[in-house]
Amino acid sequence: MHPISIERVEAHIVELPTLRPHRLAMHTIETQTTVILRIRCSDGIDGLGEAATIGGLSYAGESPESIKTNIDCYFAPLLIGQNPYNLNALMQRLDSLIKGNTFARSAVESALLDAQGKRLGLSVAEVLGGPVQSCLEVAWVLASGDTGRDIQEAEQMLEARRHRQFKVKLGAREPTLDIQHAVAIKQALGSRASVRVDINQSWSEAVCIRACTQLADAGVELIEQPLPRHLHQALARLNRRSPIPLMADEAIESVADSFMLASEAAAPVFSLKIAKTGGPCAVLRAAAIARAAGIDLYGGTMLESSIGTLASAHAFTTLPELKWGTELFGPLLLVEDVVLQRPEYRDFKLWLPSGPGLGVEIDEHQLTRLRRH
Ligand code: MUC
Ligand code: MG
Repeated sequence: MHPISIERVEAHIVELPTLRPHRLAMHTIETQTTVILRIRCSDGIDGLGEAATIGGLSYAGESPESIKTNIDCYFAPLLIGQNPYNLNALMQRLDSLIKGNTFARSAVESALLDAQGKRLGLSVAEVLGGPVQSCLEVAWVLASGDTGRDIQEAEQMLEARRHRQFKVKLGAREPTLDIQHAVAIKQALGSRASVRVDINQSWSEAVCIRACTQLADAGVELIEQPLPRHLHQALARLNRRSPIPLMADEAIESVADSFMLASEAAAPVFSLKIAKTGGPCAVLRAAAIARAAGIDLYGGTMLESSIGTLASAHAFTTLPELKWGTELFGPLLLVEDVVLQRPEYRDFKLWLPSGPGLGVEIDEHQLTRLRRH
């Protein structure tokens, strides 16, 4: 028996309302459903992790319910009784017996890193080798669905020095209306802000041929996942003719996918998400592949609350460069949270807390109140 062992693994589904309806091509979020994971060790240390999905199963192959079930039934029995010190051995044990399920895996890897950091008195970024940035630029996502309201929201963010990079969600309407919407936002904000768009796989290559040029002419800087995720060759073709870069998001569902996309030269920018690749260590493996292939990086989100956002942030601060910044704005969109102190956002950036591990503690009252019973 090891001197320290994992004693309990608790996965809680929580419901967190959003500031306003967040309209994406495939779903409108009014309440974000996320899984909060707590791994309890025999030395009294708890590790926290999180896995959120967008619109149940509408974004990828895992739902909050499947994440909880698979953690309870498959991950937990492989973790309980094991030594939490050796993260590599533990993750290898899971990988040998569990395929896929990167969202659930990400929550587990985050919680093990948090526990390790708390045990050693180091931040998760330090456990990962050390941060090279103390803060991260954070974009705001304009997704009210209304052009006037999106412009007003962006103006407020600029005024408050909260955000100067904006991602506009497209794909729910006719492409012509979508393009008018994004162009109007860019025209209103001008050179005061960087505007990018996310199509969430809703356009065809034929639509994109004209749309990329129209968006580029208006000053939009980046187009995220315009095509269905599996169309790598079409994405590569489109990239060759688009005046502005295309970014792969849903196309990357694992570290292996990032290798495949890089080898196919399918996109010059990758959106990194801990959930898509299987945790903070795994996302850095995807980042290393991208960097070796000369691909620019962006720090993406699955709209996690503070725990998952900080797990991503700690990993991202260890990267020498995130050329396109991040969109770690989940805790700002969600009205409620389950931690005692939420992360600090100021001067267009997210500032990492200084405490050990992720730097956050659970608010037990909030967890009980917001948990799905
Ligand atoms: C996505 O596709 O990038 C991230 C921000 C947001 O509003 O939606 C997500 C998912
Ligand atoms: Mg996206």
